[in-house]
Amino acid sequence: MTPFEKAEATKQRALELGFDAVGITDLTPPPHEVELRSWLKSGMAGTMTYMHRQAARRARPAMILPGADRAIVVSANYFNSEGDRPDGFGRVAKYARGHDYHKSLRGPLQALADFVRSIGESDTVARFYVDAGPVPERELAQRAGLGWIGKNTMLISPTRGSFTFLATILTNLDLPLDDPFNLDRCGSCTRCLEACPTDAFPRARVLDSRQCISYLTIECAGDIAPELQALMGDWVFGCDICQDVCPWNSKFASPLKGDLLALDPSRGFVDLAMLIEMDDAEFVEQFGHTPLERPASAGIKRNAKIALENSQREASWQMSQTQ
Ligand code: B12
Ligand code: SF4
Ligand code: SF4
Repeated sequence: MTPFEKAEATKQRALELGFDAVGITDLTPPPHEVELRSWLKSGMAGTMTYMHRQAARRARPAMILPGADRAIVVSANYFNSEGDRPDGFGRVAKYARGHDYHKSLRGPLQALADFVRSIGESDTVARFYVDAGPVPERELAQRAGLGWIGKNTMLISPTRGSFTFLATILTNLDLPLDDPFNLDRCGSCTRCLEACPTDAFPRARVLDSRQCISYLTIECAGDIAPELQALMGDWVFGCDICQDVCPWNSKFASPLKGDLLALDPSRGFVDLAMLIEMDDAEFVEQFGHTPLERPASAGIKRNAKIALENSQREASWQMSQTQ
């Protein structure tokens, strides 16, 4: 096979496995090391100390897997929509409504890595990464032609929007590169920046994690500042607001097809009282296979109490308006 035929066969295999887009780029340093360093220096990673530890490799992805000089970047659509939130229920981000994607994608990614090895010489290396390790996934995806990095920092596809997971196979297989997606299709729009309830964007394409509901509900252990709690609304895990308001999602996000991710939109709302009262064993039984396992029972209970207080405050404010 020629390198071109190998690339075509790899892309074909990725689509057969259920990924909705695939592109190929190299592992030369992405152009935004300065932005990464200044983000870290100003403390915007909060308690995510791994972001500091991985910075050198994130800025120089060729260091991640010795010998590898190509990234095959794939995306997996996870869009799903919920109805109206019932009273007393909290909200779970779209990506977390069911099986943990790190586990769901493992099989298909391993199959793709095996395929890459099978079409290469005996010394071909191919290893998959999904949201783990220091891979600068959005920058590689942009360079592999999958979309542009929006003002909300998400990788946005011009045909699918941004409700997509990204994953990469790093390899030394000799593959031709795809053209980068060099257009900025955000234009003069600033909807995401204005819609963020906690004002987490100091400027376009910079997100201060310490202010972000996704970070606060998933990554942050311990107490959350009261002034932020009041702004967290009904979110018990993650946050989708800066994507929900994006016109590229309103226009192009379409419900996921197939069973690649095994998500269940009915898990978009969870009973807050039930969460608060649940013991650890019940939590593991109901949520042990989902991303909610990351903050564990204690973190989810903390989030549920905040969401309950916020919804009670909202309800009494609405009552006062009708009297
Ligand atoms: C740390 C992290 C977080 C943190 C910090 C988020 C952030 N914006 O950095 C927190 C916990 C807040 C978070 C939240 C979410 N995350 Co997250 N997260 C990551 C992780 C592990 C690293 C991201 C990172 O490198 N941050 C460091 C900062 C400095 O990078 P950055 O903001 O991306 O900016 C870079 C570029 O934008 C570029 N840049 C800067 N300026 C400019 C200017 C221009 C013009 C250009 C082109 C580029 C550019 O330079 C920066 C340095 O590389 C990645 C997985 C991975 N391995 O990459 C997932 C990842 C980014 N997360 C993901 C998801 C799904 C989410 C959530 C939607 C989950 C949710 N619903 O709650 C939210 C979205 C919040 C948001 N608007 O980003 C997906 C995003 C998929 C996509 N389509 O983009 C990823 C890729 C995981 C995955 N494998 O699918 N996340
Ligand atoms: S995920 Fe939510 S809190 Fe975080 S930046 Fe987007 S809108 Fe703001
Ligand atoms: S809401 Fe507007 S500015 Fe924000 S990412 Fe979408 S198009 Fe870009």
